[in-house]
Amino acid sequence: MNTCAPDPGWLPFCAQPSRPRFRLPPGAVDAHCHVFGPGERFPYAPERRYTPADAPKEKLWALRDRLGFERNVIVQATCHGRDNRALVDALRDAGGRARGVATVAADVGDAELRALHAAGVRGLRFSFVRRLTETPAPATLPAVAARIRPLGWHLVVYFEAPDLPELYELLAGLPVPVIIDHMGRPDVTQPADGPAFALFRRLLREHAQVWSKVGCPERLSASGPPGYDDVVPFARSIVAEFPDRVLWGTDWPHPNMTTHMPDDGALVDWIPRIAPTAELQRKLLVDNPLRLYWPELER
Ligand code: 0GY
Repeated sequence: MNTCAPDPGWLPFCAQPSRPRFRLPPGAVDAHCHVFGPGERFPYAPERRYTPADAPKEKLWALRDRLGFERNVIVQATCHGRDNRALVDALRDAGGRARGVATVAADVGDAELRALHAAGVRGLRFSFVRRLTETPAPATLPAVAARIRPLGWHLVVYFEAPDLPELYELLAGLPVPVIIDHMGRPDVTQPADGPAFALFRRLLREHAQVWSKVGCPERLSASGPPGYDDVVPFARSIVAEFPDRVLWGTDWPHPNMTTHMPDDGALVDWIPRIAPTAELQRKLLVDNPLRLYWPELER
């Protein structure tokens, strides 16, 4: 059996995205994207819940250049489990233009953390999304946070909105920056200023170490492309209220998209709708990701 064959029905990523009309600010960072395989060289994790199509580093660099980004933050996806070899290989190939977020076991050793740091890793990801992975024991997060704090690392946490009440105190108490993927996956058929999203907003308002990624409209939207209009008020309000704690990424190559595959150029053109001024755009795309991933380059 060819274990690299993607799941039946897997949508291929957009081979030739449009060139965005929106000119990204100099130094812009695509702060959420993935590298998959190639499976022949970097096999997918035996415990994975999906098998993607290969999305190797060379294709990511081509996308970066086509869209006008200068740097990438590559986030370990669940299909590679705790095997960070594809991620590390990409980071080593990037010539300093990529940093990474890895996934490790709760009892990761200091030597492994140091090796990941040398390769360019600056954070660890934990997913509480049950369809994607076995979820971590909550006590793992504070224990790991204490270990990575001296390295200046942060945590990236992925969960869906119905799980926030249960995770709230855990996230609120963490002693390192906590970056939440995709605004905690709100139900965008509800109002952005309604009670469901209020809890997420409160988490950021009351806990200065909590950040949010505000991309991924294609994954959250019920109204769909091209405008993803229903996601705009959610992302726009988070950018407006927390301009110094937001990140944006393409989410290329868009795993598990079942309805459509977005045009990455059109996703970049969506940015000014959620960050309407040059100052907000610079914070979202340059200053904030540099602070987390390239603090040595900060102005
Ligand atoms: C994303 C979202 C998804 C997948 C993963 O690690 C992953 O497998 O994050 C998803 O299916 O929602 O951010 O790429």
